[in-house]
Amino acid sequence: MKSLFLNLPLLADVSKIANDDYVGFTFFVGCMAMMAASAFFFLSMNNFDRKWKTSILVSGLITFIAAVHYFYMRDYWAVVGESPTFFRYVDWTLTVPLMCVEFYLILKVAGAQKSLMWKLIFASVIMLVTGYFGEAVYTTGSGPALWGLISGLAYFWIVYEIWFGSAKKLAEAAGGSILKAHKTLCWFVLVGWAIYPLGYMAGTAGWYNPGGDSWSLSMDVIYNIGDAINKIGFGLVVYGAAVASQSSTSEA
Ligand SMILES: *C/C=C(C)/C=C/C=C(C)/C=C/C1=C(C)CCCC1(C)C
Repeated sequence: MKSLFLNLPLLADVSKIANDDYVGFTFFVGCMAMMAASAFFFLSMNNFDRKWKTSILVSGLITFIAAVHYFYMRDYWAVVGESPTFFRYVDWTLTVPLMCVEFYLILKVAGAQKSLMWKLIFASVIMLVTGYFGEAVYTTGSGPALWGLISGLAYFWIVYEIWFGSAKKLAEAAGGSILKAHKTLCWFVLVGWAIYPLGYMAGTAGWYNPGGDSWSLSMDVIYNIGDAINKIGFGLVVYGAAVASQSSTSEA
């Protein structure tokens, strides 16, 4: 494996992004989008009372952590010309648990316990570590299928918990803008997060990439689209809930 901490030359190589380099292009746009979203969340934080401030802060942290990783991934792609799998999974391992924290923070007003948060975080770490095994460690034979399956089970565990488990009951008890935000975030996890296993399948040799390397490129494009939808969109849902909740209390 090539050193992950290469002294990456910046502009020289980035300026070489070709017109048909969709991976390089989406990494570049990803940097800008994540950075802009972070600025938006951080700067709007102080418009909200304490209950919502932390949620907006976490939205900003998610896109900010992603922005930093996107700069590294963009450069790694430009210089090495391979999928930056390591950075990708470090990014996810930091940001996906933070998304689980968002579920907890939103439901805290309805009395959510920390145990709910830890359960979701635990499941998400299993999902990502086993996914990494299938994508980067056990990449031959039945490895990708086996580890992908375990990862998928952990994913469905998360889906179950938020759609049907205690999280759902808490959201119903809270009602109003909390219930609405929870429902939207549930859809993000069910539909938005489902983009990632598609990327994984596209990146696994012999599955959706019969053409070999020429097809495996699309894995990163799929992941990048998924990240933009899920990290920025997810944060905006939380932001919208904060706005709705605050305007309904100030009217009352
Ligand atoms: C911001 C990053 C997010 C929301 C990343 C989410 C990643 C997943 C939901 C990944 C799921 C996977 C499976 C369900 C099976 C195959 C392996 C993974 C890790 C791609």
